[in-house]
Amino acid sequence: MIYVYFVGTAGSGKSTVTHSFNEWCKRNGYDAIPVNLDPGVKKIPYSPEVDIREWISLEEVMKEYNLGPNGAQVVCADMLALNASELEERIREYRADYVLFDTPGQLELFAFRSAGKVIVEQFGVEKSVIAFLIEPSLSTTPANFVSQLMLSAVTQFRLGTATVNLLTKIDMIDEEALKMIVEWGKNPDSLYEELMNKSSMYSQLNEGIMNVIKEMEAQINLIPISSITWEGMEDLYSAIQNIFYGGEDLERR
Ligand SMILES: Nc1nc2c(ncn2[C@@H]2O[C@H](COP(=O)(O)OP(=O)(O)O)[C@@H](O)[C@H]2O)c(=O)[nH]1
Ligand SMILES: [Mg+2]
Repeated sequence: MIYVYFVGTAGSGKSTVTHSFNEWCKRNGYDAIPVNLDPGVKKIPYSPEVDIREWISLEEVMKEYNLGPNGAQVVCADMLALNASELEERIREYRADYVLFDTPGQLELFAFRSAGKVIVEQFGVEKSVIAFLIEPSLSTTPANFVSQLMLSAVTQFRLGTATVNLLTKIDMIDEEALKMIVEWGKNPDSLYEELMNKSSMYSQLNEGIMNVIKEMEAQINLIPISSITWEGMEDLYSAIQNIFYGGEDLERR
């Protein structure tokens, strides 16, 4: 079993890509199951095989602890860890080749609190890959794009897993903008130059940050995708194959 965690800032498209990649896998004869790890979500575009809301209810936590939705989200995220082994038991029963995890709405709940790490470790770091979602609307300038890459790097640093970066919602941006962001992803030197041109004040900090990004160059691995047109779904699949099997395909069922 391979575990794919869709992680990213709120609204970056995690739930939607869980749905579309799951459908793409089905269409292509691959054995995947979608799992919802977001206790606070009201509506999701897919039918999860396993759903954390069976164990944790945002509404009950709000009532029980007398919290508003934001505070309750934090408590719910922490409760994820308590259910890790039960969750694993249930998921293992499916014997699926790919488990697609839709993670909680807010990035920090999964990436920076302990529950994310507990879950990833429960299923096995070496069998896990983070698919980090980057929104084009948050990547319109070099500084914005670099900030997104830093979030991805920090997430990878925290969770210790292989990572691929997905540039999402490419059906919503024009070709020029897409080209520019893809070029930044491929060529950190051009990104660095533009960054230095645009700001002079914190050049030392810029340099340090760019060094981190260059270090993760192999991991930048930016895959443009759209959950509407399904562009890039095959590239995502290949990237996962590459990480775990060096490009060798799993047998189709
Ligand atoms: N046009 C377009 N919209 C998308 C795409 N992926 C997600 N969205 C929209 O972006 C919004 C947030 O998506 P959602 O999956 O709920 O984000 P999450 O908070 O990361 O789970 C929704 O309105 C989606 O319909 C995409 O590939 N193309
Ligand atoms: Mg979601």
